[in-house]
Amino acid sequence: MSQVPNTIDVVDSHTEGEPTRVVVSGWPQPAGATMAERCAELIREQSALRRAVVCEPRGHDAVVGALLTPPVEQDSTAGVIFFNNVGALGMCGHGLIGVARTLSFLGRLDGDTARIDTPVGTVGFAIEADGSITISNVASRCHSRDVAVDVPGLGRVTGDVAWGGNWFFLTQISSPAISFDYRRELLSASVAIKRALDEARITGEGGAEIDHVELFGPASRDDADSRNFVLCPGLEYDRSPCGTGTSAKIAVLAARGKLDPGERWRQESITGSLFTGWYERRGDELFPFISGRAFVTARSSLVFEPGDPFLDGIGGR
Ligand code: PYC
Repeated sequence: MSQVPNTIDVVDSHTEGEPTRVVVSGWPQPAGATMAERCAELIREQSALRRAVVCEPRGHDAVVGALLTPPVEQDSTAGVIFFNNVGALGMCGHGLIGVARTLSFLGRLDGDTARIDTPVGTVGFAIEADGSITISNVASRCHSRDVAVDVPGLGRVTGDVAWGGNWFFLTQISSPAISFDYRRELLSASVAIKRALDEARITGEGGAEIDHVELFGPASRDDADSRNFVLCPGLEYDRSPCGTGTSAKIAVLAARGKLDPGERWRQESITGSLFTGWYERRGDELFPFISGRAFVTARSSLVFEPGDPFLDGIGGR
């Protein structure tokens, strides 16, 4: 070993319950002219570092890491690569809100808005007067509707496949109830759906893996339209309503004629937190906006002592 330096400085936050760990210094920049190339390099060459930062014993499986890079587009402030216990995410909505809150907390923002480059396109954020943060996401779309898959233990499940910066299978279920009390059962059900999708070779465009499963049920809050449970690729669930998942939901609602441009969709999470989403059309494309809050929880140096057998984390891949 080891690719892992002695210390890495991070700022931790949560966005509507879901953790983000922004790397502030100590991580050697991955090479590449585009964000997709840098992301591929991070996956290929820096997986020990990735696991060291997000996995136990310094993190846990639900943490999403964010590595800031120089921008690749002229009008952008920075680039970001989001990563987790098993790899990288194309985009991450809660993570971008966490990055915005962290940059503001560190006094690193020139104004209240910024454009940020990701491996799947340039996104943006605005810090609102009340402290909430609105992100503008990459173009999102419903890929296929009413896709049926046979799931052991659940029977035939029908849902939609959509892109919101990551690939999602979105379905309504009545049992287990979408309730925090049933989070373990919901995790098992969504993992079973994910496995059945893989076995049936149901994919996104061009054979892309569907690596998020989003289950919907009735809202428990008066100010929400629906409540969700989102399975993430590292087999953890999103504590927030999931920014890319809410974008995918908006794309499906729009495709079904159930949400007009500008109309609000209020998505409650399994923990009871809320994102408000809407979209605008530019030509044939649909661009979602997601609004939520993030709070800084820690500013620290992760320490990697020589001889520590868990320098590059426990678990993950
Ligand atoms: O907010 O887009 C999101 C997200 C993806 C995985 C975890 N959170």
